[in-house]
Amino acid sequence: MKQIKFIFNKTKTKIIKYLEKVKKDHLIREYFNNNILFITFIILNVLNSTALRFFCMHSTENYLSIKAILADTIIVSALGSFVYLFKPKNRFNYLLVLTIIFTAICMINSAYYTFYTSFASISMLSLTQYIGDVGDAVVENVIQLKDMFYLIAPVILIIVHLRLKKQNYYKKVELKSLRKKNTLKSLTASGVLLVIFLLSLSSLDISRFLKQWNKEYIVMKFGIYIYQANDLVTSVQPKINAMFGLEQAKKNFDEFFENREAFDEENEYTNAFAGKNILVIHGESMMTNAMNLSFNGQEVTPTLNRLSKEGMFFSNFYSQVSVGTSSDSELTFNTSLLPTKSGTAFVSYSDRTYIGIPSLLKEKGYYTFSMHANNADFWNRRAMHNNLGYDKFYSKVDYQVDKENIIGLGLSDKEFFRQSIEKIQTISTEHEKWYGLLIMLSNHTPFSDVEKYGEFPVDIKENVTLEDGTVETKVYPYMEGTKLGNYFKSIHYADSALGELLTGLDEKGLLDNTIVVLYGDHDARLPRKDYNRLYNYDKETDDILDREDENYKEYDSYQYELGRKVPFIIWSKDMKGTKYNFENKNTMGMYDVVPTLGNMLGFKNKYILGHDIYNIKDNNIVIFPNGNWVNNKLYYSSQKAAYLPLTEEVITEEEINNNTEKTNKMLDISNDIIVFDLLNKDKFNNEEKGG
Ligand code: GP9
Ligand code: MN
Repeated sequence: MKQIKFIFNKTKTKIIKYLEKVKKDHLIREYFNNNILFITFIILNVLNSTALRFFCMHSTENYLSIKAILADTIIVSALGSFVYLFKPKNRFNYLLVLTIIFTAICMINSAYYTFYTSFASISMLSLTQYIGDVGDAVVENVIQLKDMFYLIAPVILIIVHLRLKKQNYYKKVELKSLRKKNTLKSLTASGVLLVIFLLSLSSLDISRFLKQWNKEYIVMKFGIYIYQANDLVTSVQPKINAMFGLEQAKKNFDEFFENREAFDEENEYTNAFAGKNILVIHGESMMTNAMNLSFNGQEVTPTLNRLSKEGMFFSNFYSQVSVGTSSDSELTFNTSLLPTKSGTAFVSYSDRTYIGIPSLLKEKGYYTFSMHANNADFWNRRAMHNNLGYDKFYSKVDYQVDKENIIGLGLSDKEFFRQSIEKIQTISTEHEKWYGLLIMLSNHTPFSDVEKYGEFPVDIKENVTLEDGTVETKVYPYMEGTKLGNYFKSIHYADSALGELLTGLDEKGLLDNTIVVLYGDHDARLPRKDYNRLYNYDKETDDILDREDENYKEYDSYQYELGRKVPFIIWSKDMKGTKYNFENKNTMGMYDVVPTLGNMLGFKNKYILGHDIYNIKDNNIVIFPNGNWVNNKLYYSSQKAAYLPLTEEVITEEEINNNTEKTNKMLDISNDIIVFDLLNKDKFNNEEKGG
């Protein structure tokens, strides 16, 4: 302790002495005088990136974001520091080249933002082939005066340089310049700023930076220059991954699909819904365990419950997402492939070949569309929905988004559905058959817009009769104020939006020949302790029951993981009471959708990982991107190398090893298909997809 104090005091004295020296010798003024060009260079380029935020994202929070200004200063000054290693006569040239690069980054992003309301990505360069067609329109409509603003940086730098030259400034400064020392000093200053910047980052900042898809957020917190450098790395990485191991991957792929038992024979559901319109609903964070729960006699999800009772309900259905969450579920739902091991398929591998349900249905004469009232570049959907075969992707720009209609991430589900119904009505008059996807948004973590969800108390109210005969209502807080409680309020809202959607569609006759398919995209990532409270609440203590209590229900990590089930429902308004109206309890995953739905709708894809649940029945296995798997008998955790039995049946070590091996193999095959683009018929001579 004494030693620390000593070191602290010593450093303090040193700093004070240094600052006094700085003051006495006018060091700051001297530094400015000797480095006019370098400082001008920093100011101009930081100004440019700030202007970019100002022109693109109109809020003070965005363009005056301290973090972004700090980050831009770090990048500009760190790269600029090397100027001192150049001979004095070349220094200006070096700073000018850097300024031109920075200016180009700002100009490109500025124009790109006008067109796409998002920032540019190097990986999108492959799309430049389409620019030819729209070239004129781009020049006329996109490049605006504001995009020229950034040119002031190189222009001013040149002017400053010429003036300094005229004043013989360089000759004076040259004498004092110590090349390595100056570089080192400037780099150290950038390093100190970097440490301050890193300390200011939150875990959300870091996770969004790594995922890279929320481009506006990254630019807001990290500035345009770091965003672009990060984008360069994430764009190049998939190319590097695809450089090694292609031959082995192709061999494994061929072997896998040659030897695979497809379980694709016809069954009593074959072509059951062929030719019908299909409306798929992507239920954001909808979880099965919220269904059939009630608070004070009010169901949490009355619409989901009704649909599940009137249609085909798969109650043991799992989403198989990785870090790509929503986008991963869209990938697996449409292609029966699993998320990639690194990066996300939607962002890192959007130029690969996929066989998606929309493209298969297009061959059957369907018009295909997707609708989501968020920015089109979220999860790179603009590129990927096109790649999966959707004819049109309706995004935020196609919706009227008013402030009062915003919940959480964007346009409220009720308003989104209301406007979507109008669009679907137009589509149905223009096209004979259609396949559409509606991606919901309101029920998204952190579920904190509670006042906008509408009244839905998650407490316990009990009427007690007092001695004098009067009745009093006692209220126990129960789930109020917890994240899970807020989730119930939020999903109750989303469920009611769903109800309004169905009513609205029905009023317009749009449900008459339509099959509705609903899936929950992934679990809501809620704290386990909240489930403990849900299942073990003690009214008397307003706490959870004692572990020793006979009513205590264990909710361990296995229960938590199994509890991440999401609903999968196939419903139509006249299904109730028919042979299609039942609950299927077999273990099923998102990757079983393509074969199961395909059999009912009449399309086929050979290169899939899942199975038709009506053929594989109770023999199915669902594998997860982290190597875990589950079937009707047990849930296996690869992290713990342990399992939880789900029935009384005997479990052998052999079947565990076989299934674990199968899981790893399938994850490898799926990853290779995407990374090496193995479904690309131009590169590899694969059989027809129907095979
Ligand atoms: C974004 C929305 C949410 O548009 O779909 O994505 P998520 O955070 O759930 O992956
Ligand atoms: Mn989601």
